[in-house]
Amino acid sequence: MRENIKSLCNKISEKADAMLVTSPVNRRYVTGFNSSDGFVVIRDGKITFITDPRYYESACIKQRNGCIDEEIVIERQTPKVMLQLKQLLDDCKNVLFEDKNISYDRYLHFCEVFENVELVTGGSDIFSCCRAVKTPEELQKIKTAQSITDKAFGYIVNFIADNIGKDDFTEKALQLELDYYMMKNGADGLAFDTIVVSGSKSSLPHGVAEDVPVAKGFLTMDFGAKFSGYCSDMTRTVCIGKPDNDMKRVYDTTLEAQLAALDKVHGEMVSGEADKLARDVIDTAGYRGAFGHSLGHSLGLEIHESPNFSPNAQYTVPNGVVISVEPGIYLEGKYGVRIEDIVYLKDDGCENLTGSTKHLIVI
Ligand SMILES: [Mn+2]
Repeated sequence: MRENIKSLCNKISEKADAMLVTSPVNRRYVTGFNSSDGFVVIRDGKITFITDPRYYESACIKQRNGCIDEEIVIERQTPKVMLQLKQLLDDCKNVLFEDKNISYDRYLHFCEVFENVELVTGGSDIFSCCRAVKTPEELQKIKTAQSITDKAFGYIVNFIADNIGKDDFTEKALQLELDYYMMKNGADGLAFDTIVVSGSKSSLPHGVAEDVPVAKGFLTMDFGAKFSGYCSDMTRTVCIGKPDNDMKRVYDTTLEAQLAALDKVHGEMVSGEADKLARDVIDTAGYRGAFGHSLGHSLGLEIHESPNFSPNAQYTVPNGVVISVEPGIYLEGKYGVRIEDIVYLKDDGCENLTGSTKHLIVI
């Protein structure tokens, strides 16, 4: 069994007799298999994966091919799945569940089914702590995802130059071109809905691409490929037409803030201190209040995982986390800039996984 899964099993054993895993993402984390429905039961270091007839055969094939650990027991889900679960869990005293991932309705249902078992909270946090620290295999997948994303940026800059000014060259067309390119070049999905905002809309950190021509001024693209289920994430702002001095100052300050953070962030750092590295640069330059979001979020199987680099947060962010460093300056009604890389945190600093240039590209 993989080391990270072994340690997950140990943490579960310390807290309860077993854990019932119900979310697609955590099922995938344990089994390596992607499915929309099913259950994983973890008990005494033994993993049972219950999957329905739509997935059962392909799960068995994946196990024979070595993609699913041979120690995992795969069971075919029956219409009486609650009985299957009862057989696995009924003699337990207490069972952890995904308290932060299930609906209230489902919780009530579990209470009814497992009337003799105490359902214990904290299961979701055990998973997010384990998932935060990436294994070498996971890191490699994120690197591959990011390399597809970087390649897409190189491509799209030329594509913009070739198409700018055409009536049908809209934000939406640009978004689709980025998405199509990533999918054609090895992505197995998109990490999230690609953001393309141009002109005055670039002041909207999470604005949506529309059927409007790509405007002059700042153009922000925030996008990421998925590879083998793992996300990447990058933001670059380019300029359509020459930037004026105010625009240059906003861009340079954002970049300076990002470089200040990249230079100093490391594993075991207090979250709020990392955020402050970038925020101080932006505030000192006179843009206090214009950086409205946190410095970064970690990512993996999901695009937003915990921990984060958040203002004033007192917790520490461990070694082995992959996290974004993405300061931005957003001037309402005018324009905005965001520059985002993802990094792998280590004892003595961080490894930047992003390869794209950050010099302001003027098209
Ligand atoms: Mn991000």
